[in-house]
Amino acid sequence: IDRLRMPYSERIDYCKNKVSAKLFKIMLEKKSNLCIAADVTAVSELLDLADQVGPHICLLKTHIDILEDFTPDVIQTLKDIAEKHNFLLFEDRKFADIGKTVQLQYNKGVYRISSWAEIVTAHSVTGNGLLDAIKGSDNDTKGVFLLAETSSAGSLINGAYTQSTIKMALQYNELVTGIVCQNPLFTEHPGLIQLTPGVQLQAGKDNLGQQYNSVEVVMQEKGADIAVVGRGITLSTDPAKSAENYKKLLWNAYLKRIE
Ligand code: BMP
Repeated sequence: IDRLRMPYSERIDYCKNKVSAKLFKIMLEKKSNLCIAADVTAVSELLDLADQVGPHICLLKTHIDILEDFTPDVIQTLKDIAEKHNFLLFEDRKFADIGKTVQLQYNKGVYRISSWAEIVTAHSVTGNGLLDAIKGSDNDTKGVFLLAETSSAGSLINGAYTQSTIKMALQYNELVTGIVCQNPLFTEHPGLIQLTPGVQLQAGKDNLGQQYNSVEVVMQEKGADIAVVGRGITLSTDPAKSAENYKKLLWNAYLKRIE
């Protein structure tokens, strides 16, 4: 089996996690494998952006704690926009503590992440307890993307750590939606989704270690199933148009891959 040559439609049957199956369906309905990184700091900007790019994305990835004027009612508005445009809410929390603390961070505090984010990210660094904590919450329609590589220069996440993270994902396949990584690490597991950040129209970097590959490279060489695009869209003069453009380029690159 080679995940990279298999259409998304066929991969649904291999999904052990309910959210990954749901996500594949949305991707197929909208012909979109684009996740926006909605990294803005004002609530109004976030809601505007979500509504504008909504038709073109399968996932809206948030860092909810960067909002300067967050109030709990923001969540309902976001949920409404997600429902209107048929995309999933994805909090990039990168949990990395002991299980008990993650349980509190996931369920409590002002953000109550478990009450709205269908998908979250987690590091594998502290071991299985963290995944048990997320799994243990009463809702069984949750998904986790585990970080097995990062897009930033000089990352210490590599080698044996990366391989062990894939093992952990397979061990927790009912909870794990997929892997955040930069390379095709698990081609023989079509039920897992590869999410790849560090994507812009052209390869490059920012001044804080972020590294970008082009759409074609991440989809055709690096094994991405979903590409995460932040500033490539958010800093453009017309985010809706830009998102539509990324969506088309990403989908065409996917179609070429499975040819
Ligand atoms: P941008 O396209 O503006 O560089 O944003 C990338 C987004 O993806 C950020 O929200 C960042 O937190 C996230 N991300 C990343 O860039 N690299 C990783 O390895 C993992 C991430 O979650």
